[in-house]
Amino acid sequence: MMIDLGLYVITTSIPALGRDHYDVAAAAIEGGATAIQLRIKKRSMGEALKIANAIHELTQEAGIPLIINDHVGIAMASKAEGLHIGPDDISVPSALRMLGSGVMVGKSTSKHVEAIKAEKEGASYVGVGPIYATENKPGTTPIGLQRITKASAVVGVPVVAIGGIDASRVPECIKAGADGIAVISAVAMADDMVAATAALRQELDNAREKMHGGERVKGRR
Ligand code: TZP
Ligand code: MG
Repeated sequence: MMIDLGLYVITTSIPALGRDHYDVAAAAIEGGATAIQLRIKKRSMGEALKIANAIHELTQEAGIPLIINDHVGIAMASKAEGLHIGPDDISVPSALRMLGSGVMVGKSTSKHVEAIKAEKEGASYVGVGPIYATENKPGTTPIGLQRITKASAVVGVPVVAIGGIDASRVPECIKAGADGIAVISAVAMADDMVAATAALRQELDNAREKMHGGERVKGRR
């Protein structure tokens, strides 16, 4: 499977819009997402696993990775390609011991020292954010574009920018050194989720072309 963390769409459930994780993932895949993260916070493990399995069928068909947020058990049971963890979750080494080295483990960071530590521990990529203000990570302060540049200078693994990113902000994130961008609301809250994903993908492709020309993009293998 080709791994490209360039347009990393994170699922959510928005009952008011009649959208659940599966709907967001399906639309994101149709619009050109290169990776999907299942980010389930308030469901039973049984229900979360059912959703993970259903989305995994879609991502496998599309040939893109599924990454499970927080829950190592769901990552194992669904045979997802990756697990994403933050500072309050299981550690990277413990996750790798449970999942085996064939599974990607990504780590959320906000400072470059955390990114260096995550890479040393075996993380396959680091998330850096929130870059801009976001309602999807309450209680956090935006850290700004410079942190992307700093992180990408000190780690060899792909750096994925997250937090308040929409299509208009994709170019500056890539220019700052991000190998990919991760979004929740730019897709999940859009009137047309497929079109919104396609617009993000277009910005990503254009920005990458400008930055790297035909060269290899980190995080795409
Ligand atoms: N981690 C850092 S910022 C963030 C997470 C999960 C929220 C991203 O959501 P949005 O809607 O793309 O700002
Ligand atoms: Mg977490």
